[in-house]
Amino acid sequence: MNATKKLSFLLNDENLDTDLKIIAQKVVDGERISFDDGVLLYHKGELNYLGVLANYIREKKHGDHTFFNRNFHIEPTNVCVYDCKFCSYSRMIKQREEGWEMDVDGMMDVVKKYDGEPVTEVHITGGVVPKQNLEFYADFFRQCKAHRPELHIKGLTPVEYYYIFKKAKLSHYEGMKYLHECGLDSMPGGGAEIFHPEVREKIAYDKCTAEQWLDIHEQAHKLGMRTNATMLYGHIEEFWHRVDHMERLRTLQDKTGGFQTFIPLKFRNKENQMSDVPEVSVIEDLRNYAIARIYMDNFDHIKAYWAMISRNTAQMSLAYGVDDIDGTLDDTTKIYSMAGAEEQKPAMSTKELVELIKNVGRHPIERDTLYNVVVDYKDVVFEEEKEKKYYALPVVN
Ligand code: V47
Ligand code: SF4
Repeated sequence: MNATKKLSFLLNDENLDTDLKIIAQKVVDGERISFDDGVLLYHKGELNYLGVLANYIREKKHGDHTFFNRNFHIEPTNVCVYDCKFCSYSRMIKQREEGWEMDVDGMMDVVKKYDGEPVTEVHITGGVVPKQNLEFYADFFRQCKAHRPELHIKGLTPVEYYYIFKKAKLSHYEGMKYLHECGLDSMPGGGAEIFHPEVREKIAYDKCTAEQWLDIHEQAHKLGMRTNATMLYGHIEEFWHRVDHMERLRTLQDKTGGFQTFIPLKFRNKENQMSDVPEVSVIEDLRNYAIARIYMDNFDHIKAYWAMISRNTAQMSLAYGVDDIDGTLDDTTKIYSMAGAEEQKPAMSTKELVELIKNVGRHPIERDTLYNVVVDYKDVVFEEEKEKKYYALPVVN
């Protein structure tokens, strides 16, 4: 049964709760759901119902297309001046000996490791330290662009930028403009956590506020840069905090249109100050992806970050509103393995990503950061003998 038939079947179900039927009708009519509808979905929406709605929207927007990219991460430091309670990754300044702090040459060595490899994006994320200031990143962005102009730099978050710009006495707009001119192309979605102060003050009390996070994205959008947004869910927040979070993003997106992708991030509880908080179930992960797809009507893409939720859940998420599963990664990120994710050495070859998507009946598309199609893998078979780990030569039948 196709997505439209499933939805009309649902609408004709006499046993379906009236409130849920009204929301389903809004989805059919392409009407935006309200804050209260969002909260209601979290409380009353069963997985099957949410999947039908989310998949209908996903297929209306993208059909079976499922996106991934070829990327690697640079984590310039895991030392951090902040003290987020959920973070398994950072070593505070006083525990510096357990951490690493790269210099610009060290970061360039990572970039140069990929010379000749068909990666399209470097994703930079990590802790916040005084030495890695405005001029440090300006220098790295310039050198990276001089070395490999076509490599897209998706770098840092408002957490780093707020700290760096304040020290440099620049407004958010001036700081973003300067770094954009130095080579920064776009911004990943990290640091958003949960915006509402009731939760934020408990889990991330000392870093940038929701308003500062949103303003830095707004300034980036004004400069024509595209950015992503995340939500760290499944810890001490209540359902309405998640809806409040998505509402703030949806409002800014109405204003700027600069967001590309919304990425719900599942809280993992290993070796952090919130290890006593249990992780939510896979059912809750899928419900959350689906509600995100239904609520975030002005976001083109919903991403499941496979390195965090495992390959199996990433596959399942494609039936619950998700159309993007991030990239090859090449074992260059430690944020999730340190927090207890199943993937202890996250790396997938292009072939593995393509097979993972095809195995659940979807159509794999390699994209660049801005969702331009790099390779359409629908009818591509891999020439096994020519395949190297990160360079799979596609051969069209
Ligand atoms: O902001 C930290 C999260 C984020 C934990 O934009 C944790 O394409 C779960 O934002 N359990 C950084 N999550 C990663 C990020 C990201 C990842 C992939 C793609 C993109 C993109 C962005 O990681 C942090 C924080 O929310 N995080 N610790 C933890 N214990
Ligand atoms: Fe620092 Fe980011 Fe960890 Fe918070 S989540 S402590 S800002 S590295």
